[in-house]
Amino acid sequence: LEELPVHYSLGLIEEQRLLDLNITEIEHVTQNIIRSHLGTCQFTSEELSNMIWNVHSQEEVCSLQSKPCEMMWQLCSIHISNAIQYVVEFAKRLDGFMELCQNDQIVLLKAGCLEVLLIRMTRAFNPSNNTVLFEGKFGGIQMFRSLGCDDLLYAIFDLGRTLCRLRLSDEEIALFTAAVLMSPDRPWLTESKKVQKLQDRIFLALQKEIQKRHCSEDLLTKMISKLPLMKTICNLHADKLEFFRLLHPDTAQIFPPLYKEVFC
Ligand code: MHQ
Repeated sequence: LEELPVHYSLGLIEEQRLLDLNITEIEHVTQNIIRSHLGTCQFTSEELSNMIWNVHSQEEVCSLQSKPCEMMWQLCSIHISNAIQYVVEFAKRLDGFMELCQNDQIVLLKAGCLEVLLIRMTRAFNPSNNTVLFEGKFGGIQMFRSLGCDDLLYAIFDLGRTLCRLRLSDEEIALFTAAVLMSPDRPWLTESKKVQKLQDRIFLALQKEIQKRHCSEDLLTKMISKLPLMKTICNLHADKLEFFRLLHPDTAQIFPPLYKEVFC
């Protein structure tokens, strides 16, 4: 080592410092996102695992099924808009998000919040009996019969099952939802380069997180491969909502303001 030219060893040190810097930077991104997720995920994993066998009784399912279509739509939209509020808070806590212009913040949230919700649903989904958390207890697809959107619900439950099969950790869900939110290809973005840079860092962090736990490297590929199904669900939801509004033109009052703002 003593024989090495001075500038060479200094170069090595420089390089090592640079490497450490990048590692701590990605570590920072990871920590920020995980903290943001845990602070805004509505239910802790522990709370959810305590609730998972708390299933709606037959009577409770029947009472949901006998609700008029409009009332069930309203109930679902209330729960969805409540959950969206947490997604908005999640976005606001992500490094870089509040530095984007207001237009882009709104574009990203409008385009991404349902996808984030669908990924978050994995935490509140029990694949062993195909139930999801709704109104404080778990229940199957039949709870939603009166909505008249069977194909939409089948697609949502199908996604729930496939995402659960990936057995994602809270850390992976945090990073995956952040990456989906920071999609640079959303229409009407004005600074998509900025968003691209933020998403690049998040995917790097996600890759690192996956390497920590898994031997197989294709988990990221599998996660990304679910995005088209999510897009399909978002489009189906938009179609069903449009149809519902055609049948019930007096719906301005029944949906919560946030739901209207995002989807109408
Ligand atoms: C979140 C908590 C949460 C809250 C609401 C659009 C429509 C007419 C019907 C849950 C969809 C019906 C949603 C309420 C149904 C699939 C919706 C209604 C994770 C997600 C979760 C559990 C939502 C999952 C999807 C639900 C059940 O932290």
